[in-house]
Amino acid sequence: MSAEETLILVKPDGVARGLTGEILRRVEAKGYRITDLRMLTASRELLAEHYEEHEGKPFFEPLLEFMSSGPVVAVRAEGNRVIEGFRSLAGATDPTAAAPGTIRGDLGRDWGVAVQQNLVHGSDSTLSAERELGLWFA
Ligand code: IDP
Ligand code: MG
Repeated sequence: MSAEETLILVKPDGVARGLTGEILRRVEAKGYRITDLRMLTASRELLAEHYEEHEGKPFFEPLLEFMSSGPVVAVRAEGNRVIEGFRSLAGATDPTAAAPGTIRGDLGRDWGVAVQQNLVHGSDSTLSAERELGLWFA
């Protein structure tokens, strides 16, 4: 049986702040395996598909703008329960509330802008992981 896989994104704020290495270090230190990786500036089309569940929400446009504002690092990671495990490493969506010890809690903050810049994305289910890996590693 092959191990579970997830999509991790180091968002444009993480790349711009030079935190890619620190974030991937935490993923590897936890014991997950990085099996593919690419850096790209995502198109609006890709991001609209990636975030389709959020279409119509007030932060949708700012989110697409932010996510296409610079390069991101897309990572394919694997390991048993990696989806749940990476979400736990990442911490809560709101970086102010995210627990210390998590990526967002240790490295993120509120910048007073329309969308939370919270450093990372991680798939939230096996279904989204499969769908998102297909989008980013087509
Ligand atoms: P997640 O990244 O923790 O899974 P989602 O609810 O899927 O959070 O939201 C996607 C992204 O949209 C978040 O990571 C964050 O950047 C942004 N976001 C979500 N909710 C809000 C909000 O209420 N205000 C501002 N930005 C938000
Ligand atoms: Mg999400």
